[in-house]
Amino acid sequence: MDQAEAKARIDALRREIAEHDYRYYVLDAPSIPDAEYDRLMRELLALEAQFPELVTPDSPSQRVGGAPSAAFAPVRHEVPMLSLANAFDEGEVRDFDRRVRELCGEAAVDYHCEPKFDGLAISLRYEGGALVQAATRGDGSTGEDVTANVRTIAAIPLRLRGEPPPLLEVRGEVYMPRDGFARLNAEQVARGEKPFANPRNAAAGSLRQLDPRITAGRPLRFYAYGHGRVDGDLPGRHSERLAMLQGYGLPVCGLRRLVPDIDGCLRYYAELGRRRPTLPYDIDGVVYKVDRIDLQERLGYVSRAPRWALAHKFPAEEAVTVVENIEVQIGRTGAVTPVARLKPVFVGGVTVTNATLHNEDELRRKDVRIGDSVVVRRAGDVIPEIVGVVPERRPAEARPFEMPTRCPVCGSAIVRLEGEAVARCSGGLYCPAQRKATLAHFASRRAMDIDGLGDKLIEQLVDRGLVRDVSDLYRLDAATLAGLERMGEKSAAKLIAAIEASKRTTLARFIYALGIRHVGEATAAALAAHFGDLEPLMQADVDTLTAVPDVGPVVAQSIRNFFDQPHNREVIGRLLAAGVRWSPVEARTGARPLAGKTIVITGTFSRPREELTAALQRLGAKVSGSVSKKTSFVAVGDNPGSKADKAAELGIPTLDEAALLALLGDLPPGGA
Ligand code: JCF
Repeated sequence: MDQAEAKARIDALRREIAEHDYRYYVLDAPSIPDAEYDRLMRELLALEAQFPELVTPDSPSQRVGGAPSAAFAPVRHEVPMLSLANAFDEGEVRDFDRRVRELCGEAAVDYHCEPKFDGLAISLRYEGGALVQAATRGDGSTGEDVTANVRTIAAIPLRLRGEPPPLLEVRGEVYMPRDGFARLNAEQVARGEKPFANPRNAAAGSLRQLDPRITAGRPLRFYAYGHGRVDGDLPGRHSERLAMLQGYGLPVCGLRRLVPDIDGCLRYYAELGRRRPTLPYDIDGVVYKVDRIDLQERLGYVSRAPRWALAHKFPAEEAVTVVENIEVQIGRTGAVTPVARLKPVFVGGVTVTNATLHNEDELRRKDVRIGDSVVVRRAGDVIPEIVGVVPERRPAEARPFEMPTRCPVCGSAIVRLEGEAVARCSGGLYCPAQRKATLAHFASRRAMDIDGLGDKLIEQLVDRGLVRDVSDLYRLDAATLAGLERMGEKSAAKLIAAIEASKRTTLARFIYALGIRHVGEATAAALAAHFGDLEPLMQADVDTLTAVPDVGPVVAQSIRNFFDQPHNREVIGRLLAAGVRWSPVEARTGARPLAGKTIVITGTFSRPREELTAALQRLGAKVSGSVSKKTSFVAVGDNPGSKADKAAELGIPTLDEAALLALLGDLPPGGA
């Protein structure tokens, strides 16, 4: 390719890339996949590397350029960057409107409404359509030159579209969308660096990097909301000016709207307040502006704020208060959550007295101590959380919190298994905090299979004090049940029969029903097959447990912790005393003709998959979910999946249903 051809191709690529940027950032309607965009960019980079003399500063390849600087030079704003007067309630908004109409001598004025972005204000200077300078707001008169950093923000065009005026200063907000913020913070934590408190701080910190390569990696975006100096004609309305900026390729918020009076503004405020939690970026209010520029000029300014604009703020989502105590809460599944008791504070529109600290690691990372002043955040309807400590305000007597070793509700040991973030109460069968969840699991179809004992009923039984742990189920009588809501005599009798029937179960179901953390159906079946009875399982030490197929050290520890709790053992004793029992299982000493074999099941059989799995495990087989070289054979039913293909590919023998059943011999009814 000669230079002329290269130049033509480079120009075409730049035009195409700029067009896709425009479609993506301004129209919010991308027309090509990211991968195709990346391909265009790579082609451009390759050509520019081959013909460096064709590189120009407004090429999309030149967003990151220049070496890190030592400081940001001051920039004087020819037209000052204004601030906005604030209103916090409807009364203040109506006062604003009354003043506006009085001074304008109008009965009603059109207002332009838009979200108020929680980012930072910047001014972009375009000369001859090219971005030549970007500056922060600073004190409104003098800001800092952040051109090199701003050039890395892909939403900001390096060259404007159409026929812009020879000089155009664009004003707007740089912000970080919530998803990008979450990603950035996850990366910060993974690198062992401090996460940012909120997207605003993250955006500000990113724009103040001395090395633009760091800014380039930050997910910053931009919305234009006005202009500074413009050499050229402008339309007579604010809304039209924003449309004009959009035409030049600048992103303008799609949520802006023109309303005919202040009631329209208030409706817009209410609507945006509802949408606030689900917007992809943080906003801290809405901005109303008198739309007609001639009226704006008549209204003028007071100090640094225009009389023609108003920021109507949402209730703050963050506030500072004091941690009076730290306690733990035990969740339905035993999860231990540290919770800060706070000096009451008004935040996010409500008075908050508690905030979650999520888990122990989070608490340590934030180093929250009793007596600390903390930033509390309540966004939308989410649970209030502690963002961080205000270190300057830590009193000398601030006390670090010690995680308790005993459950405050039931006294059982609190354990944190290796590799888990959450500590848990190990008194699952007994702990009142876990009652309802434990009962629901115990009664579920694949556990004790108590038909008719649903969540609503469990709710009533526990709330009325009729059932405290699972063994109490076996002491219920029909008369008691018939007295409950939505229970007749007939359904009460049916439930009693179902409870009675559940007493005859299998060891695997019983183990599963105990709700031991990490002991699902398959592990329960493996434990039943291995130990043959409950007593040896309850006695087994961690090493013995680890010898069971599919039981690793974490699961073994979890089982051990569970049976170590005297309360759990008491409940099990009561269950057995009530008559819960199972048919003897082939114990380890029994015939295990399939010991050492690994079997995979695929497709549908005339008997349930879990029944076949349990039967195979009883005979000593390991049942695996995926086919590999180690698979001994694959049982193939109707409509088999890719596992059958894989078996054929690896030359692994297969069994059809008849062959499988022959191998298993007679299955007892009810399976597992
Ligand atoms: O979104 C904003 N943070 C925002 C700030 C929007 C506006 O329309 C603004 C602003 C600051 C000053 N308008 C002015 C005049």
